[in-house]
Amino acid sequence: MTRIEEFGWKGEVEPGLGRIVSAHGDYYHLVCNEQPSGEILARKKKSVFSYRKRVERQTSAAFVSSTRADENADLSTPITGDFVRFRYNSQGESLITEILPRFSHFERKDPTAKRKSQTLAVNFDTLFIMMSLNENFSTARIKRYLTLAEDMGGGEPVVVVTKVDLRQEGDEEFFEELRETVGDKARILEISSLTSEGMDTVMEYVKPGRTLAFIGSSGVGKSTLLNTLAGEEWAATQEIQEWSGKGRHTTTSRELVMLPSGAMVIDTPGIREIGMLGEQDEIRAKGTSSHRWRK
Ligand SMILES: Nc1nc2c(ncn2[C@@H]2O[C@H](COP(=O)(O)OP(=O)(O)O)[C@@H](O)[C@H]2O)c(=O)[nH]1
Ligand SMILES: [Mg+2]
Repeated sequence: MTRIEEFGWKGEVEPGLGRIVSAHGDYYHLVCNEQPSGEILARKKKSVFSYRKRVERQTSAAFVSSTRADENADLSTPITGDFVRFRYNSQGESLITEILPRFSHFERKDPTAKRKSQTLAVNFDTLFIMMSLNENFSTARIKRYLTLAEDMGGGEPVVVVTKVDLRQEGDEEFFEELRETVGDKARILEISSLTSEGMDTVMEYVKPGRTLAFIGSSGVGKSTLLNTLAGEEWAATQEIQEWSGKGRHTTTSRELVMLPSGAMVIDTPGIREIGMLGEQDEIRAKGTSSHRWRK
């Protein structure tokens, strides 16, 4: 199996195919079959993308009110998880020339529709919609995520309740409400990275060549779960980077991480709000007055 296939590519293998594992301004870190290292830094080809942007600008006014989320998505910007075509240059700058069709994509919509929707994750087999069992608990938010997930194309949504080691008396009521909200739209996992509770259910999705995307508010435990899955060695490098002041430990951008098991995780930065109209009114926050988790 070639490297690009190990990273989830299911189509025909040709030269110049890559998958974006991280983005750094105008530059993209790609994994690919091109040797010697099987990874390159590529820039997006300005002319192609700026042309597309121009066309979009000209047409957007006419169709913006009637488009669906995927049509409205920003296809001019490659993001982590994208499969792309690139023009290889062994001596100098390689250029991304095309974003290949996404088999799944999760968009955050702007409720006011003033801006285009924002693409949070692409090309995942499983979408972990994560929420922690503390002050972050909101069935209204989960409902909103699941509505957005209806437009994601492929991929399976899974609701993951994290930090269940913080379970308290009376929490069953919240789980009952959650089960009612979710219905048969998704499976619900209850996990703790601290005690490893429910980790066997997580492992059902951690399979070679498969991509998991983690979404959810900041602080729900996405990076901690990734650290747990990636193993101590990887977590240690992250801490060193934090030490060196680069602050990578607190996820500031999307990153695709290859796990020792051959599965991949796309960790997304925390989402403050995901385009939830009237979220503040709807939220039934759990235990806002008593902050139970202490480090
Ligand atoms: N009690 C408890 N705390 C957790 C668990 N997972 C993560 N945390 C804590 O929650 C905080 C936020 O975690 P982090 O992974 O950075 O969240 P992210 O913003 O979603 O990536 C950290 O202080 C973690 O130690 C868990 O399973 N149980
Ligand atoms: Mg994080």
